[in-house]
Amino acid sequence: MSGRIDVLTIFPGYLAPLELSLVGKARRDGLLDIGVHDLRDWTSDRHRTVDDTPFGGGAGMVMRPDVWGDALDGVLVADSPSRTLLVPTPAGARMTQALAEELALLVSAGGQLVFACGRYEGIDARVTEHYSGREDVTVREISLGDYVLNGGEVAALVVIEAVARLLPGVIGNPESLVEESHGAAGLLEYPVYTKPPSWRGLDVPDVLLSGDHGRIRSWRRARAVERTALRRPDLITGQGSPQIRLARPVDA
Ligand code: 6GU
Repeated sequence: MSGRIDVLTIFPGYLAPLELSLVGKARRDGLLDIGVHDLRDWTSDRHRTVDDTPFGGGAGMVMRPDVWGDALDGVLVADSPSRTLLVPTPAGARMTQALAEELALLVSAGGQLVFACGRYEGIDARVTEHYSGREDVTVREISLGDYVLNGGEVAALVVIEAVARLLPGVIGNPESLVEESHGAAGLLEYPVYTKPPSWRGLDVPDVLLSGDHGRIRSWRRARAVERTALRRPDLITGQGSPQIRLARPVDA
């Protein structure tokens, strides 16, 4: 029982990459249903207007709540086991692997994710206020990080890819999900190597050619801890990312 993902945008073409690679194959294999919808289909004026000037003044335009309300009401599936409205915005809570896992669980249980991709200065605040007050919908405003994109479309692509690869059957060998960065260990992934064993004067670490799986496991663990301490100390101390906690202590 797999659920569905819908994306509302004024640039449906931005979501074309969802036909490629792993997500495209998951759709063709019937593992995931994705609908991309043009927000302007829910306008009623000749110019298909989706925005207007901000009350209170200021630069830029704001997306109209009436158009968004009609579009969301049209796309939300009443008889789905759950409906999650995802609103990409730099003012949202940071996207994490934990949230990707949560969303993948909802979709694999038949739930619906709806992405509301805003442009310009954003969507009239009453839209999230309205749907937050509805008990049939959960609203999550999410940010990819501390920088500004032109709209939510690229963020929706990112979140959909992070979620889709966690759905049962999408990745051929689910073992590959176990040891990756931001996985169960709460560490960055160790460095990986393949043939040839020597390249431009750089040799693959001897331990990886030793066949001693115990030594290989502890070498990889040590490199993962070392890398995480150097590049992302916040993942170890919890500073700045209260949602991430190590599954095991890092004394290795
Ligand atoms: Cl989710 N949306 C936009 N527009 N900008 C962002 C972002 C999202 N995350 C970081 N910057």
